[in-house]
Amino acid sequence: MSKPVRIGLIGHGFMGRTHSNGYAQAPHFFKTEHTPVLQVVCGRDKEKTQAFADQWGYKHIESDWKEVIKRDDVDAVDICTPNHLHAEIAIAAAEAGKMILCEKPLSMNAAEGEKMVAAVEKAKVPNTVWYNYRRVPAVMLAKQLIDEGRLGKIFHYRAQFLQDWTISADLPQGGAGLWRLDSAVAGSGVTGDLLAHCIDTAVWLNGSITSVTALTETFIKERTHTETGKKQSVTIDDACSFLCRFENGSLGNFESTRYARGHKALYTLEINGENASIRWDLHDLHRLQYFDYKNDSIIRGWRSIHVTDGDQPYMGNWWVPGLQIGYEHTFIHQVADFMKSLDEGKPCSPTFRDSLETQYVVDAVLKSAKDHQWEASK
Ligand code: SOE
Repeated sequence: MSKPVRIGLIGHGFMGRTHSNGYAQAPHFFKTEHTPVLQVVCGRDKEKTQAFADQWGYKHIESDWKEVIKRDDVDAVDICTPNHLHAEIAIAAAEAGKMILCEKPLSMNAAEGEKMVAAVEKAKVPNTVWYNYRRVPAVMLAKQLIDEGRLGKIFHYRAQFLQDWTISADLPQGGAGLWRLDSAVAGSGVTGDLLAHCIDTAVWLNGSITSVTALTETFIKERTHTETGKKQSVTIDDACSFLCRFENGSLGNFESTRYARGHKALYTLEINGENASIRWDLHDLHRLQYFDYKNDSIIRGWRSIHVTDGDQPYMGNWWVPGLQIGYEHTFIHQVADFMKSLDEGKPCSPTFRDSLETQYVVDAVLKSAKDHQWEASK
């Protein structure tokens, strides 16, 4: 019997679209008892919100998020707003007994994140954070290979997330499209926006990060603010590199920037173990590169696994072997996994508590860059 989960989506920008597509598609491909229903979408501009509701099939609209939380016909609140609103909305939603799906990063900083974790745990409401790259089938396969012990002892973890969309000094900061450049709204720059993805995947694949040393830079020091029309200081990090130690003894090397001319969203990761190594690249997301030292020396080499077979993660629910899927499917998988977790009465990772660990690392990275010293991140 189908158990409807009526979604109240708050915010309908880029992430509102990816999540809505996830809710719309998941039931067609993944059979779960719990099923999402596109109930209400909330946005400040009524006309745009209505147009979004019409396009995606939401039944109702609201223009104040507090009204969404009050509604009896909403079971789960999906927070797709800019980062500075995550905590207030999540805490109010938890107090109202709603399930919560929160866009990444969990919060502006770890102190806020702690309050959010306390609220959902006190209210005992199901919760998850949309770190979607965990749910790329090739990345899930990497997790499987590591958990099976195929890599042996891990020595190195390295990750990069490179973009180039803020190089122009004429680009303003703030406002609907550019809030990621305004630290009052975003919390931080590439560290909270992009490295948070890398940290989430790393902690999940390779365990906790215990200490970090970091370097950040803001290349363009002033930009016109869209809301004030005035030149204002830019206080986000445009680029960040950090080294770290993991609890399992391995070393980490992370880099992110929005100034890597030619790279739009190049998320790569590589893990080197005593027996094997793996490598993954978002621009070729359906492939996992794998090197196994146990192979005979004459045929030993990097192999490129085309992750499209039915016995590989998630792929049994998609097309036929050899036919690949893409970015939007990571969100479909997150919806399916969340619904399955409700069927089973289990948490859907990353939960708020899992994602708080990412916030601790983000905070330690930013502090280290400021203080020029190693910082503990646990
Ligand atoms: C920034 O440009 C951004 O959209 C991030 O906010 C997303 O989390 C990332 O997946 C792609 O890049």
